Amino acid sequence: MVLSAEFKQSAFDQNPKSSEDLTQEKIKQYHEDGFLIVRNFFQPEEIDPLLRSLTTHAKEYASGEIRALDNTGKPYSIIYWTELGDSLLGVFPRVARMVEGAETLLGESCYHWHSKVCRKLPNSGQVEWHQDYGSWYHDGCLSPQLISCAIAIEPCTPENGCLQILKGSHVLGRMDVIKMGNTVGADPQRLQIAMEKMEIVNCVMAPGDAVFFHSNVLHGSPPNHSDRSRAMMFCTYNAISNQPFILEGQEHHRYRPLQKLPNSAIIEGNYHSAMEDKAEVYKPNPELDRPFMNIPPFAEK
Ligand SMILES: O=C(O)CCC(=O)C(=O)O
Repeated sequence: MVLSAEFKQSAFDQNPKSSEDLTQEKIKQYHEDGFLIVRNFFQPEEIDPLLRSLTTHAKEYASGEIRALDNTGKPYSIIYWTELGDSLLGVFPRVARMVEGAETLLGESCYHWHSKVCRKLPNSGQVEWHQDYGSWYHDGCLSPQLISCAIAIEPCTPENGCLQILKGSHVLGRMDVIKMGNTVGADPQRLQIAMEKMEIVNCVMAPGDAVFFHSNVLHGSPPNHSDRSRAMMFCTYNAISNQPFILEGQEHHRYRPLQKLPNSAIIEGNYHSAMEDKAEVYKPNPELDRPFMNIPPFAEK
């Protein structure tokens, strides 16, 4: 069954948002469903500079972007960063409401794991159904104590490939990961059975809406069949207690203290540019980084 989350009740009801808006009821909902949608988590004035940067810094995005291919060979684009500087991309993951939201839902202190902007241009590919912990397990995290917050930069609808979540699937535990295209997906047999038992929720989101989701929740997104692009920013946090036990090739995932910034940081323009001059862009280093399932790191441009 596909359910649209468009008209569901806001998760944080107050404006401006703060982690104090995460009531016990909402925390319980997150633990039951494996995700929590927060309407208007960011204001238009905070999202606009990010949206504009996709055009003003088009070259920098394009040169930092990895092009993943789905199992039909259609691409979608991801730019990653793990180090947080004072640019807009470095400030977003440090804003207090993000970090405190993640810590409240995780139930413990966290640090920044990575962030990314995932873009699906018109007629681009799908993101296979997967659990994020499927790969973070191989990075050496002992437990799935990681959480992501995905923020809509552009409107996200089923037509342009919005995020989809299998409600409650985080309780299934870690599934095997199968290679698909030049990316990976969850074990198709188990996935199919899970889909017969659980609801697929379309995370229909307006710019500024956000969704926090558990690292074991099954999620993906359909192809973008529309003529409108779909951009989202994903910020992921790992519990400090869950630093990777693998050291080699995991330098970029090591614990670094996370300096929280006031909720007003973006509105007040406390960043110096949209993005650092490549300083924040992380590309897998085949010499250094442990290849996951021997998949060439996000190959072909
Ligand atoms: O961009 C999307 O729709 C989902 C991206 C995602 O889940 C991922 O990159 O792990």
